Amino acid sequence: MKTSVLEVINERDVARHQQQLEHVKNLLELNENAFESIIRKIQALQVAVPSWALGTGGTRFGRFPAGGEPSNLEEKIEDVGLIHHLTQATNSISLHIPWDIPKDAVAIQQLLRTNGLTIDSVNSNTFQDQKDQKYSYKFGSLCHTDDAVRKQAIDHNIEVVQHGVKLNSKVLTVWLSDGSNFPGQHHFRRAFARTLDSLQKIYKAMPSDWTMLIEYKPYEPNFYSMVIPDWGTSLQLSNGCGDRAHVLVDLGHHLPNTNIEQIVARLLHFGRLGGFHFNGSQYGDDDLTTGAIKPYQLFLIFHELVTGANDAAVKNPGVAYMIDASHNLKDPIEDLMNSLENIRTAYAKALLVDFSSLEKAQQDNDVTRCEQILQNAFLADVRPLLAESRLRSGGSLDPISFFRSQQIREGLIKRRGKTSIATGL
Ligand code: RM4
Ligand code: MN
Ligand code: MN
Repeated sequence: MKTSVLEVINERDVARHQQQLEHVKNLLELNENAFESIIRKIQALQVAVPSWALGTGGTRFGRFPAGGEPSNLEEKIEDVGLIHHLTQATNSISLHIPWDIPKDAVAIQQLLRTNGLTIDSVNSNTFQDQKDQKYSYKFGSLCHTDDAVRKQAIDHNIEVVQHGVKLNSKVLTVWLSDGSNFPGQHHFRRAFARTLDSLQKIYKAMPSDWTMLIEYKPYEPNFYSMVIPDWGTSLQLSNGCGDRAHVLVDLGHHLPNTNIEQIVARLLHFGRLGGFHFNGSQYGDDDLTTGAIKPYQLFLIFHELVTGANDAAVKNPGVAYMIDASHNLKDPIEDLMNSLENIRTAYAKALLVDFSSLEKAQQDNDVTRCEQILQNAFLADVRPLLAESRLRSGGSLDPISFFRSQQIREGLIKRRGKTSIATGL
């Protein structure tokens, strides 16, 4: 069989990798069983990429495209396929409708297969008005005071599900920008009741093997109130819809200093944590690469996910992971590979936590020891473990170096042009 460039480069670097791996295994005192189990778990962690993240993100002041952006769904799939090929960490793509409506579902399915991908969730969009849309969402969608606007928004969500069915998706993610900008604008209780009623209608229209994920966000684009500002509201709406409606936690959707890991633990306790949107948030929503600014927080979140997964008392459905970010400085492909690495790093560290010692220390109220156990895991260098997982899955030892050395962006610019623009925000 012909050796690929990827294999040749991996081969060149593998001796150094093995040395580092041995060193880390010794440092962490991992026996073969523990080591193999961690590698397998890292390999299994797959995080979807949304179709809107492949272009350069902008701010409301400007946008500086990287060049070679994918200008249609096929090219977006190609980009995610490349990221997956190198990282082996993202085997699915999440679609935003109507930004990425598949014209030929059969051909898209075929393309997905060639790239080793599936469709993760489908996301509705009632936060913008589309050309030729009858009613405006300026004053809300599922919460709207006017039945006709609400019906249009409900129908849009049902249509999104129908697109998803053709692509074998089983998850609808709903994020609402609905809210108010000024005191008095909204009747809070009625806006909530109308939203619940709309979501119930969408829920009823979903096939019985579909799940609905409901996001929350405390501010933006509305700045006085959001109809779904917090996890409690999402949870209540999920409960009002049925067993297959769950809460989605987006890391960028919290006010500064919110204890997100505790929210994760609570939702796991209630068996209602359905999904995760990863990004890094310094001031606002998805303003930075996941893990760029608060790696300890990301680790603590994964610690809750791992303890939850190991606890028979927790009855939570599988959690759908997605990166929800679009960067305005970095190359989008490099940024996504960065995020995937940081997410797996936090996960691998969480897998290293000495649970039984932690439980004992918690029971004994030994605060210093508790914190020390977490810090021990957090401070471990897990990079060789991640590289080993990638290598075993057929990925690259060092995806970003590979992307650069093979001048992949330059190739994309040549093929797609310097000014191609991806749909999205
Ligand atoms: C929202 C929310 C949604 C995302 C849109 C583009 O803030 O996070 O999940 O799809 O942005
Ligand atoms: Mn999100
Ligand atoms: Mn967001």
